[in-house]
Amino acid sequence: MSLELDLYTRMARIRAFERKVQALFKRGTLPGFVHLYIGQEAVAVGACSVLNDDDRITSTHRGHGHLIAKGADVNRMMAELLGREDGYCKGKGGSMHIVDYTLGILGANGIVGGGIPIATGSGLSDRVLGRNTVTVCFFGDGASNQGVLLEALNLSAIWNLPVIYLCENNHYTEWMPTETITAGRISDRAAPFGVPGETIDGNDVLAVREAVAAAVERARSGQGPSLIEADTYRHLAHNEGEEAFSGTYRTAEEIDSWIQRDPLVAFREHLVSNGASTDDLDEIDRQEEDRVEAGLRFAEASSLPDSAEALSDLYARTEAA
Ligand SMILES: Cc1ncc(C[n+]2csc(CCOP(=O)(O)OP(=O)(O)O)c2C)c(N)n1
Ligand SMILES: [Mg+2]
Repeated sequence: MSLELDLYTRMARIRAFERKVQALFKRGTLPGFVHLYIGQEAVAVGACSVLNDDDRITSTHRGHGHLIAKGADVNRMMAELLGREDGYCKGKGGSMHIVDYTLGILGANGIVGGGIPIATGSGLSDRVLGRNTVTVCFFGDGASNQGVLLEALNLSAIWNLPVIYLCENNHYTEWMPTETITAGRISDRAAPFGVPGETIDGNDVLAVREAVAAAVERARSGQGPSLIEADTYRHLAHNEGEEAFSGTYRTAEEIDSWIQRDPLVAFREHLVSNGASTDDLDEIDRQEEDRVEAGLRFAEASSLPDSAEALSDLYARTEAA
């Protein structure tokens, strides 16, 4: 499959997964909170498309897209969301705790900004162990107001760490317009540390790929960290079910204007104008929907964890214990 069709396939997989999770939540069969990624697929897919299996990412509370883009198994993800024992955390973690070290996924994270120091530590481990891998740190515009970002940029800069800090600016921090709580441009926060910073179109998967490729290249060749701010938008709620308490905080016109710039539709148009057939793209959409449907069947066939296992895997055992 060509590189571009592979990018489209990953984006379609995320879209299909999120649509299915949304339907499950509406039906009341999904325990816990979910934050869906629809509208932001180009960021995760563009960024992860330039990483190798042994490169690492840190993710967020809105993490399904990052994990799928880095190669996570939708069966085990779906099982985790449904609290089943074949899930990534044996059903005990749910959406915001999915981890797969074998794929370099250092974890989704319910703590806003929580991935930033983890990614920085991951970069430090590359330096200490003399490895040539890199880490991409996904975080939101809301997380950019956590002090830890500035501490991380400082340490990464002085230690020349191979970390790409990738802010997905979807313009909202929960129900708050981010511009009302954020001074200046997020990408400008790199400059005082001598770190390259740029703002890019996060709805253009090829633009994301190009920017992250350049940052990865710099990181691998020992030139240290970068900060990239990807301009994007979430089409859906902050979390599914928010209408029960959030009130109205975005206009229909605003949401619509971003749906007009849907990253999947835009990329589809690009592919068709470069010779792809709509039938082939429809077939990819169908295959990814089938893949997610099979993931749901896998999850439903998996048992709920045994209550006797409630405390296992939760605590590290030390010598003294
Ligand atoms: C340390 C911390 N503070 C507050 C919260 C509650 N909270 C969850 S998501 C969120 C907004 C995050 O906004 P952003 O980083 O822009 O990510 P987005 O939801 O837009 O993807 C907040 C404040 C939290 N989970 N962790
Ligand atoms: Mg945000």
